[in-house]
Amino acid sequence: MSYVDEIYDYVVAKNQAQPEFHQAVKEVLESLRVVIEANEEEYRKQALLERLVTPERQILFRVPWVDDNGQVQVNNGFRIQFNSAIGPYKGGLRFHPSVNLGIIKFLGFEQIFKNSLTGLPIGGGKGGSDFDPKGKSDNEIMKFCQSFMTELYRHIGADTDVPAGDIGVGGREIGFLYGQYKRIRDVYEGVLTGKGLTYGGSLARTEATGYGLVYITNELLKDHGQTMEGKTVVVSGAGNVAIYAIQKAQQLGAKCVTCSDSTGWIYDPEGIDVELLKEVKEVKRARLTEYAAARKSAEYHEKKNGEHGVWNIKCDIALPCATQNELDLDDAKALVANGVYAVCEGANMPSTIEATQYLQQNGVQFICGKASNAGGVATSALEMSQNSERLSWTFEEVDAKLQGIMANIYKNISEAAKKYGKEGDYVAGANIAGFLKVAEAMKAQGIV
Ligand code: NDP
Ligand code: 2IT
Repeated sequence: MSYVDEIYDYVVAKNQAQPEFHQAVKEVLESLRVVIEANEEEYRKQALLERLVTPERQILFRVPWVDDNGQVQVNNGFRIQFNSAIGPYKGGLRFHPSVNLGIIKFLGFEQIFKNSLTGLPIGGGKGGSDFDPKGKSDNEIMKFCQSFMTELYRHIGADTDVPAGDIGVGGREIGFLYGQYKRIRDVYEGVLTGKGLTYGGSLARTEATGYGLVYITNELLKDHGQTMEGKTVVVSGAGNVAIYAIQKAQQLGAKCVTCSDSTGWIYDPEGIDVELLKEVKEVKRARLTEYAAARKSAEYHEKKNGEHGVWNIKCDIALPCATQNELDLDDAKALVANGVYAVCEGANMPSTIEATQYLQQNGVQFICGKASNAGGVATSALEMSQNSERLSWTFEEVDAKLQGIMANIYKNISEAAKKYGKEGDYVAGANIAGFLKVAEAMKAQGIV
């Protein structure tokens, strides 16, 4: 059996009932087959793949807190410090009821390669909780965040592990987490990113993931003699990534006609009104029904069987920006039947493996999340740089660096794909380019 196949079986056996983690590993291993098979003996002797798929440290903890009725609640907390070969662990915190160990491990594993692709010195990590922020008061959110940090603080630090936001964790939560860290440790350091602008946050971090997604999509189009101008775009999600992807795509002349949340989705043929969407989601924290109520041109649809209908709308470009496995084989078929040109992932692993393969086999340009959503974590690394030098850069400076980073990622994944005989396969290119830097650093640092 080849080393790659052996490792996939090993991961399934050692990490039972963690299907998302298996899926993330499978996708990476398939891409790496050409690289591993060329050096199989050496990699096997070094157990390089066993080390790559095994987190350096896994922290599981209890998060007790008291709700507004005086009732004690208990949640599970997680931080997976996956790989520190190229820098301190870096990656977001997700607060969502679906969070479990397998989900945090899939996210932490992907983060290793994504962070490597940014070209910046950051290792891979991820964390979170099965806490559901929906419907909680600000006081309950604060209580939860303080309890979460009361355990997490001992495992993190500006040069050790630097968490940030992800689903359910935005500026409000980062503020509460930061306050509690500072209170316990009595140090003012860049231990978290995505901070507010008054206490060490970076301009353009809020926009960075969505903007970065559109910048790399634009690079892809340019490379194929096209532009964003006049393109119809479908977007899923209505959170941080979706909102700023829609904003940047529309600034570049595209029309985004959909978005979605956990209960329904919007089709707005006149183009999504971003200011209204921000008001509904960022300020009121309300459902998309409120968007539809305020906008004549918008149709609201309830989700059916938990699924939105965004991928059935005719488009040139699809940007999945909600959550994992939200774009399956049937969705891919609908996109292809409607003539989609490109799919670029804003979320982490939003497409199933079957959907990805179908899109690629049918000539759709496809960029996977590790490359296309890397603008968020890249800008987090820029926030770390600003914190270290105790300076802050202008929006224009950060945005220009972000554009440079996304262009560079596109170039590197294209070249890696070509070099390994897979021209145009940006999934292979991203996994190979991300892996090679980490593998080199792991080899240089010995058996640790
Ligand atoms: P948010 O919490 O801001 O938004 C998530 C959006 O997706 C919400 O609109 C949410 O609905 C919707 N949603 C629909 N179905 C689900 C579901 N089953 N689980 C969770 N959310 C659902 O998160 P982000 O925009 O930050 O993250 C979106 C995706 O992008 C995630 O995959 C995340 O890992 C990834 N990502 C985020 C980065 C960042 O910097 N924030 C960086 C790179 C990747 P509702 O409004 O009802 O809650
Ligand atoms: O998935 C991701 O890259 C993020 N949620 C952002 C992580 C970060 O550290 O900014």
